[in-house]
Amino acid sequence: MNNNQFKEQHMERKENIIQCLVDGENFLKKYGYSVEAEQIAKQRQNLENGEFSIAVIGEFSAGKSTFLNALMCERILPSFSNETTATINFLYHKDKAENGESGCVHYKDGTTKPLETADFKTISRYVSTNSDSVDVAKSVEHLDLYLDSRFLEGNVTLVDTPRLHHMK
Ligand SMILES: Nc1nc2c(ncn2[C@@H]2O[C@H](COP(=O)(O)OP(=O)(O)O)[C@@H](O)[C@H]2O)c(=O)[nH]1
Ligand SMILES: [Mg+2]
Repeated sequence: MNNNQFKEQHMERKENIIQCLVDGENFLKKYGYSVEAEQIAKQRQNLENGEFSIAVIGEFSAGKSTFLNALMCERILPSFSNETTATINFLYHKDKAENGESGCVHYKDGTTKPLETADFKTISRYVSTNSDSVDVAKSVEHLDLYLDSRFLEGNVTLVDTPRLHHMK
């Protein structure tokens, strides 16, 4: 099966599930269970608006960041043998950036900082454990990056993770 066929299959299954939920809502409404119908409607809306996240998971130095760089056709995520990705990096399609920013740093204290450029050098400062400018592992919660890639179309989010125990 090629990429488009997988996507079609996914969309078709999603449509089927949405239709089942709509039927369920109507059934519940018909018999006066409006609160329950509302709960199902909420689930359905979440599914309709939902993102499709694909996390790349593996041990330290397995090649996760290298793989995502290859997929994006751009060396954007630091990938080294002697240091590791310290933060989770979310890769979104560039159209999702609210103000046309290239990325956004989310700090653990809840503050955020938009990034004008999301090139290798800028990103390295926030992502890598070798960074001298910021104590990444301590201060950065995660990074959002807005990239131009067809693999990010259709609400797909790719996630570059550090080691498993860092995942929430
Ligand atoms: N030989 C080989 N080396 C790779 C491959 N993918 C990544 N590497 C190397 O493995 C090291 C770790 O890669 P990285 O992407 O940082 O791993 P991560 O910690 O899983 O993100 C780097 O030095 C890469 O150049 C591959 O397919 N083949
Ligand atoms: Mg990595």
